[in-house]
Amino acid sequence: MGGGYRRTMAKRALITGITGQDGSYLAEFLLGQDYEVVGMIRRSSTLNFERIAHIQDRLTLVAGDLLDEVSMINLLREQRPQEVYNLAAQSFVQTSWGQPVLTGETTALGVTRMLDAIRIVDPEVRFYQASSSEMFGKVQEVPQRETTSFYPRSPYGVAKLYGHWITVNYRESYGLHASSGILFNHESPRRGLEFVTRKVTYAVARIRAGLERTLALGNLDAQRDWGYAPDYVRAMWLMLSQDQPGDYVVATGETHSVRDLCQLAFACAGLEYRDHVVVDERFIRPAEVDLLVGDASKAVATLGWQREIDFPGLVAAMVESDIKLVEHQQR
Ligand code: NAP
Ligand code: G4F
Repeated sequence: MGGGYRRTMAKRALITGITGQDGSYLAEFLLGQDYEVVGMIRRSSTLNFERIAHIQDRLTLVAGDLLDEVSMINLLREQRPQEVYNLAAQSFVQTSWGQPVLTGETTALGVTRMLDAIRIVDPEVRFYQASSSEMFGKVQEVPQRETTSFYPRSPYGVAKLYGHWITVNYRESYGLHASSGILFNHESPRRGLEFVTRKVTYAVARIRAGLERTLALGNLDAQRDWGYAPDYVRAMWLMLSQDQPGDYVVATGETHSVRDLCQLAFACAGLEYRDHVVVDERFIRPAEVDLLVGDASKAVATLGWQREIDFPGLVAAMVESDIKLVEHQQR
């Protein structure tokens, strides 16, 4: 950890959630654009820097928590970033039913705390809010775009909707350069093991190695618009690079079921998913988001954003990475 007196003219960005999937890719990307990158880290009893270990010596890591506004005010005063990317959240939908208040405190009110800290310390700061396609929930239109009505289906989706609207509200109330990226699911080898893509690809690797026989999943019919995380963090930066703030859907425009995912991932290892996948009620959600598919036309036209990796390429890369990981774990 360390403070940071500003010595150079490089742009400085603060990332909350830097230890997460997106935070680690965004940090890499911004370093590549010659930014000074400051990461906000919450206190824990063990270090959790697995995703940023390879770039840690190029980052400034500072203590703070979305639950504590003073920590963010002090952090902004000391570090004086020009851009803030708010990626921190309780981000797992299933957990949001078991911990709805914590999810609301972090994923919803945490956004207000950060926006207020910016308003107090430096209203010129450009702000990115990590909004989510979960806000569309029980979808009112197919495909979903910026103008589609919201209908969240989980405490997480409700909390994200609050975060989205408070971002819009602070933009309109105080003139902040505050943008909301409505990102559809995006995955990578750094995805948490609890999310369905990584749960499947890691299980494929373990089954291939003879360490497991079955994989228990919930709803195989749910459909998602799955993209590749490094493509999506580029869109976040593009939003803050615009003269005007705004709201943007970021998505591939394709949808696939969990069943399709299983079929593809198991086939990558020469396996048949029907021989291994079982449905377990424990993973069925109280309310489901059945179908997500986004229309990213605005991001493509305004930001010049394009994705680089398609769904089969993404699944193959994740399976390959998990096969290497399991081989390494066995040594
Ligand atoms: P992730 O891997 O779960 O990372 C979440 C990050 O938030 C971690 O660094 C975590 O820190 C941090 N965090 C949690 N509670 C915090 C708190 N109270 N104070 C400070 N930090 C806290 O999530 P992700 O997949 O990278 O997603 C990034 C953001 O985009 C999230 O807001 C997510 O809701 C949103 N989003 C994600 C997707 C997607 O498909 N990935 C799609 C749309 C929106 P620890 O490491 O200490 O736990
Ligand atoms: O991978 P998931 O847990 O992601 P989910 O719920 O779509 O949320 C992710 O994407 C959101 C963007 O739309 C983000 F905002 C959010 O932070 C997170 O990154 O589940 C995907 C689908 C669901 O329909 C779920 O019911 O897969 C289904 N599923 C079926 N069996 C499962 C399982 N999901 C998980 N996690 N585990 C299962 O065993």
